[in-house]
Amino acid sequence: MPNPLDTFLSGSNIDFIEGLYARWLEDPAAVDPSWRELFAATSASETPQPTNGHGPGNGLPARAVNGNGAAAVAQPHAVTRGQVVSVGDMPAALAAMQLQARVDQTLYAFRLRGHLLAQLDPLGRPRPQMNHIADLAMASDAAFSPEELEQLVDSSDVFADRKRVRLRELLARLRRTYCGHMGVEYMSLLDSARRRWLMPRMEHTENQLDPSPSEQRRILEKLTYADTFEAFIHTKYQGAKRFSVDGGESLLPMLDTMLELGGELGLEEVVIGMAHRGRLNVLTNVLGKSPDQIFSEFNGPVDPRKFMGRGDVKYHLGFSSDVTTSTGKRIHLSLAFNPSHLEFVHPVVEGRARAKQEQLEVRDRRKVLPLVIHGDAAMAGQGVVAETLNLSRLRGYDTGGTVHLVINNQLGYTTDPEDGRSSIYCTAVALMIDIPIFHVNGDDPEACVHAMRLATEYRQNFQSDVVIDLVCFRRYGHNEGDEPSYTQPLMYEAIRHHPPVSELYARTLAQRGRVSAEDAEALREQAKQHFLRAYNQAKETPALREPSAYEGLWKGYRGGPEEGIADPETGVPEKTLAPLLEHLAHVPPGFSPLRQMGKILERRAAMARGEIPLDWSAGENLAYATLLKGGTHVRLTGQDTERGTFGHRNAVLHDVKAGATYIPLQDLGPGAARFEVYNSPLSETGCMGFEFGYSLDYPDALVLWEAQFGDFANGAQVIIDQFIVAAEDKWRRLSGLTLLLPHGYEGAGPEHSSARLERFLAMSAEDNVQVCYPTSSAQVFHLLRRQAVRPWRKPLVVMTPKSLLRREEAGAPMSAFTSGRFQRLISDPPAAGVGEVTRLLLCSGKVAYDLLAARAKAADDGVAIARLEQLHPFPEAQLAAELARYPALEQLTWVQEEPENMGAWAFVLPKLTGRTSAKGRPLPLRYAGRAASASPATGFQKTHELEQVLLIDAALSRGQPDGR
Ligand SMILES: Cc1ncc(C[n+]2csc(CCOP(=O)(O)OP(=O)(O)O)c2C)c(N)n1
Ligand SMILES: [Mg+2]
Repeated sequence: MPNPLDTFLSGSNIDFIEGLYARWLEDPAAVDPSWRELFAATSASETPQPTNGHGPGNGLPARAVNGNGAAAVAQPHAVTRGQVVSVGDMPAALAAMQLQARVDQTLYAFRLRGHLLAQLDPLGRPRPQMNHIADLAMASDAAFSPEELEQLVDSSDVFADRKRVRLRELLARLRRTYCGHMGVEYMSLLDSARRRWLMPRMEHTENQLDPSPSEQRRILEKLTYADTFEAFIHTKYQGAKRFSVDGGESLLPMLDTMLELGGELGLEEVVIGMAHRGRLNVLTNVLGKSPDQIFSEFNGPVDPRKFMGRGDVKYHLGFSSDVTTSTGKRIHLSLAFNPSHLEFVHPVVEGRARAKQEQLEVRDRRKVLPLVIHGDAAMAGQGVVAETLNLSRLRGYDTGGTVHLVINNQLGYTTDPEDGRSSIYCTAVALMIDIPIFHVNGDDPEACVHAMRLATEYRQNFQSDVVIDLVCFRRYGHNEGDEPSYTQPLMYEAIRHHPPVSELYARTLAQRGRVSAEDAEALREQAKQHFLRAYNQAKETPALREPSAYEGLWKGYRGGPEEGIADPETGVPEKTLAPLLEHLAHVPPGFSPLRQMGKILERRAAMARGEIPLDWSAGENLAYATLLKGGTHVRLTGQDTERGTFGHRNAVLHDVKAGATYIPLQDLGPGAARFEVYNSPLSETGCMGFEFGYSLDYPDALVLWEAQFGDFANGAQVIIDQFIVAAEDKWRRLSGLTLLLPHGYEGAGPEHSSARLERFLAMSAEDNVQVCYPTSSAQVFHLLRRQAVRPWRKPLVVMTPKSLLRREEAGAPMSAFTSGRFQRLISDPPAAGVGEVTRLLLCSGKVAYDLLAARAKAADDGVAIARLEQLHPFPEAQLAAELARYPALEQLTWVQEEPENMGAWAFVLPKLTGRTSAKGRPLPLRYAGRAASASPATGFQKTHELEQVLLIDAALSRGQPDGR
């Protein structure tokens, strides 16, 4: 056994005390008066407490204690410096001090490491041996002699009412507190106020609930409804996937507690994210979704044609409702829709909660709580958890703390924890944000409720995240049709004999004389009847209801097809526009921007005076400024977004002397809406998920997420695929989220060229997203304004420029901003007019400027150029008009910078094939662009330039159509 004193007493402390004592012997005035008093008092006392040879087993030389128990009255006498103090010199006080020091150390060990000894597994399987952890040895009575155990020691406030207690009693309390059915990781919290807040709440209660009979009855009721619901579906829908909560039923009384207590502590709204496990149970037993609706979802639609290609499985569906607590507090609950992709709903829930908080009249984040329910395997395995935790304390993302609850059934599908993580706990990742983690045995519902009380109070008090690891088991296979004994035979043998927690708890309550067995049975019968009634009702009147997209905040907004949605003017009168741009060109008096910044601002002022065209920066910033003035909240985030990766935006100005910042868009005068701009952490999935969530609950806002380079957006592919492009189709949820994705071939290499336009286009259907590639400052102005001004809410994917940010042709005169709208197609006939045009080059994006330059150089009046500024929804009418414009048209060429297997080519090919001219002549289609390639771009600038020249040449050449 490791020596418990190794870590503490045999170190500097004992040396210190002995040193002090020796000094005092030499010269009492040499030590602090408090020590002097102590040493004098004890040296005058008769007998030091005999601690006998049993001692602390500490391996210290016998000098530390009086080995033979003989009276050893220390006589102050002269000792020269460096002389060893003899055994007989050690007074009783010193022995007592040493004992206290060991006790303190033990106390610390319990608080720090007691969780490793806690009994967390309802199946009672032994925990992995932790003998190598030295502190644990201390948490044992064997570390003290029987005599020591009877001594009165200082309890360090472990007891509320007594300062000094018998050591035996102290150890027993510590063991019950820290090594019972709850283990707590909290001693690493940096803020001692938080540790001290938790300590008495845990130690004075021995981490046990002190429930009233009615509270106990309520817990039993929640447990009973939980398993009765599962049993009911089990018998009525044999073999159906329901991902039952069985084995983890304590979840239900825990959530009940969170709402009950939360309601008292100012909670008004909870946004819940959770996976498959227990979801149906939570829907009915917490959110109050009528069981007949759930049963109807099991039955499916009466007319399957209505749902062709859309809808989602029942255990992904969201729901919202108002619940009323027992004291009459109303709490709004929303369970987020979510995909199968585990944990990806986490950032979405955070974004939703933040959006709700931002819309409160008085911002108090305690009113809205994000609750995320994790699986053990998913929490440990999925990186999005870490990305999202990392957002929790950032000013742009703070939600006042999230309650995390892990349904830790000690399995992930068929995979054991040993193969699923390198950490002891599945919650280890959460330690990174300095929060407490409670591990609790799911078979002790009172301990579970106690943990939830602590967690809820902690969150409301400190506005911090908090984690509860509900250690339970999974009664059946991963789903109910899955046989778990193939892979976990021993575990499932134990589970087979293990009664449900409602039964165990009913027994306990009967033994304690709190709820009789008959009462418990009556509760069960009541639950059965409840579900049976709902079942019969569902059979009679199938109630499969479609979620509506247009309720609450969403009233007045539209989704669905674009057809019928007006395309309003988005121009802004010059008298409004010019002063706004003028405002953006100035800093407050006394503010000193960098000299170069001053020049940029001067140029802006010249734009405002109409002296030079407005560049991209002006167009984009003016879109925000005009929207803000009109009352639209704008939120813009991304990596280095405040300045803009390519330095064009400069939304936040820095004072070079004082270091202060100035955000012109936040200084637009009274009545302007809020402008939020944040540099995000280096995360795509977490951050994009957050913004998607934000957009779900803030339809009035323009919410934009910007990629550093568009290439990195695929780090958030799950958010794009599972949420952004499909949420409306699967869940009828609308979002106006805008993605700004820098894209374009400029020789910057394979990872700084492509936002993967082709992927967005491949996922475009049924008007699910807008994919645009604007090429001028006026176009981006109108596009961003259109996104907010129209009541149509659709995600908008924008290929944004890099070199075009400063290219002169991409600027536009003030007049282009004062009227008009976003042009889906920009037509560039040759100087000579439309008559001679035989070839039409169709393209999208910045390559248009290369084509224009090449045509001018070649002075070829047979060539017209047209830019598709919007690719989806496809501008069919505009294209048809364009083709009709050129009476002599003979062929079409699609030109793109991207390789043939990328870009828009595959998307436009079927749309451009089989076209005819105005005269009915078939129009063959050619392709001019880079050859198909595995990687998006070359890494060599010169190769890039060569490729670019060749593709422009090919586009303008009169070469034969390639037969496509
Ligand atoms: C990202 C992701 N990868 C794989 C899966 C497939 N899958 C579904 S459930 C599951 C096991 C999840 O285990 P855990 O998180 O412990 O939850 P439990 O089912 O045990 O409640 C897996 C691997 C998934 N849904 N999502
Ligand atoms: Mg699991």
